[in-house]
Amino acid sequence: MGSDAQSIRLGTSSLDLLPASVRRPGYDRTRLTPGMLHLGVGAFHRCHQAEYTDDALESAFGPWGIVGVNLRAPDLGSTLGPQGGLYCRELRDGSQTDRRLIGAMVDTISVPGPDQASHHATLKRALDKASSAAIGVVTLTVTEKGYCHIPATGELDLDHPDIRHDIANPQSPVSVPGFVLRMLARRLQSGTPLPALISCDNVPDNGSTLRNSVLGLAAKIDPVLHDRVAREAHFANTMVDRIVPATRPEDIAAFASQTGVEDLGLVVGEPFRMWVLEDRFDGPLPAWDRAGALFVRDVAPYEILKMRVVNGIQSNLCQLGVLSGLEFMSDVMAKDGFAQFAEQTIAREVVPNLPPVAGIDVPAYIAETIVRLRNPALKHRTQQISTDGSQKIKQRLLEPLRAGLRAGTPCDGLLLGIAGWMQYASGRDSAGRKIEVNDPFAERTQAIGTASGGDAGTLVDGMLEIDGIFGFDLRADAAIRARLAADVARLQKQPALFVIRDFLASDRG
Ligand code: CS2
Repeated sequence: MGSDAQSIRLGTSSLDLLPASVRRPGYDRTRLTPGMLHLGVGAFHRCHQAEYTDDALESAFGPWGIVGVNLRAPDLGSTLGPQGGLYCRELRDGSQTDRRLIGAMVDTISVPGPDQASHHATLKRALDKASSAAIGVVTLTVTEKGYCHIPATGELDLDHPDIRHDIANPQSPVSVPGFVLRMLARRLQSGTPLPALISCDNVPDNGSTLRNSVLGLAAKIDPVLHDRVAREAHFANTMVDRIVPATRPEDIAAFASQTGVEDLGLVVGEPFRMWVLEDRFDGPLPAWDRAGALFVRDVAPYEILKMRVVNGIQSNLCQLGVLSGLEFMSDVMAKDGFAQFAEQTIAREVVPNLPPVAGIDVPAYIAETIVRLRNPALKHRTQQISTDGSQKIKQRLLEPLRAGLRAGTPCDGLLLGIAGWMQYASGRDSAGRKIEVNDPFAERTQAIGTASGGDAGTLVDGMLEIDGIFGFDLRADAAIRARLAADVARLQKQPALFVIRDFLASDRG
C-alpha cells in the first residue's frame, strides 16, 4: 500500500517515528474515552471540528474522544481504522507548512451499503454507540445532500429513495435523518438523555434543516415519537469555515517522503479557521470556546456572511473556472479578471444586502477571503466545488440575487455566476466538450442541455423550471430570464475567461 517503499504506516506504535517537527497532542491520549460521535468523517471534519477538539482537550481535558461514523464513502476501514484513529493535519500557506498529529478520534465505524453482508451488524454497532449514555454530543458533516431535503424549500424530500427506505424500515435506516431519528428513539425509549445535536454543514440554518428532516421523517413513522423529538431534542445551528480540499495521492506521497511515515488519513487545509455555534446547550461540551469557537445567540448573520462571501465567491467562480479549463481555485484567482470580478460582485451586489454581523469588519473580511482563495498551496479543484452545485447555489447565489432584486441593487455578476452553473450543469463547455457533472440533478440538467439544442433561452427556461432548486419566483421574472439567457449565450460562444474580461470592460462591470 505504501506510496514510499521506505515509509511505515502511521499508528499508535509508529508515533515515535514521526519527526519532532510534527506537533503531538498536548494531553495524555491513553486516558481519552469516547464522548462524542461524529457522522460523516471526511477531510473537513478531520481538519476542523477534530482539531478544535484537540485544542479543547489540551486546555481542559475531558471525556471527549470522537467516535467517527460513516454511513457512506469514504470507508474508514482502510484509512483511519488501521491507524487507531490517528492522522496528521497539514496547514499550508504559500511555501509554509505546519504539521500536527490529531489525537481526538478514538474509534471509527464505517457502515457498508445495505447490499453488503456486514451491513446490519455494523449499523447495529454504530446505533448502539450513538445511543449509549457516554455519547453526549453528536456532530455532523454529511454534505448538503445528506439532509435529504429539497434545496429550494428546506423540507424533507419524501420521494428520496433513502427516505422511502427509512419510512418502511425505521429500525435499519440508511439515511442520515433516519440514523439520527433511530438514535433519538432508542434513547427516549431507554430513558438515556439526548445528546446535543450539532450540524456542521454549509446548509442554511443547518441545525434547523436537520430538525426539519428528522421531524418530517418521524411524522411519517410515529406521531408520538415526532412530538417527543420536537419537544426534547436540541438541534444547534452553526457556521463553520476552513478551506480543506480533498486529499490527493500526491499529498500523501509527499508527506511520506518527508516524514518517513505513511498517513492515509492525512488532511491538508489552510491556516484560517472559524466556528460559530448557537449557544443553546444544556449539557457539557468540549472546551471549544477556549480554542476560539464563538458561542452566540443567533448564528444567522455569521452564516449568511460566510455563505455569501466565502462560498459565494467559490460558487460564482468554480463553474466559470471549469468552463475556462482551470483546474484549481488558486489558478482561477491568479488569472487576470477573475479576482477583480469576484471582489466587485461581492462589494456591489452582495455587501449592500448583508445583515450587520457583530464584531466583523466586512471589508477586511472580504480582503482576507480573497487572500485565502488565492493561496497557491491549496489544490482546491474547481470540479470539487462545482460538485452538488444544485444543493449549494440557493444559499450562495440565489438568495443574494433575491435580496438584490428586492433592494434594487445591481446583480449582473451574480447572474453571470448562475449562468455559469447552468452551462456547466448542461454538461458542455463553449467548445462543445463534455463536462463531468457530479450532482443529484445531473441527469435532469444534462437532459435539459441536450434538449435545448444549443439555444440559450431554452436552456435557461428548462433550468429555471427545476423548482426543487429555483423555486417559482425566478422563472416568472422575464427580465431575469432574458439576462440569464444572454449570459449563457456568451458562455456558449467563448471560454468563460473571455466572457469575464468582456464583462469587466463593459458597462456591466
Ligand atoms: C466548498 C466548501 O466544496 C465546497 O462546497 O465551497 O467546502 C468551502 O471550501 C468551505 O465551506 C470553506 O469553509
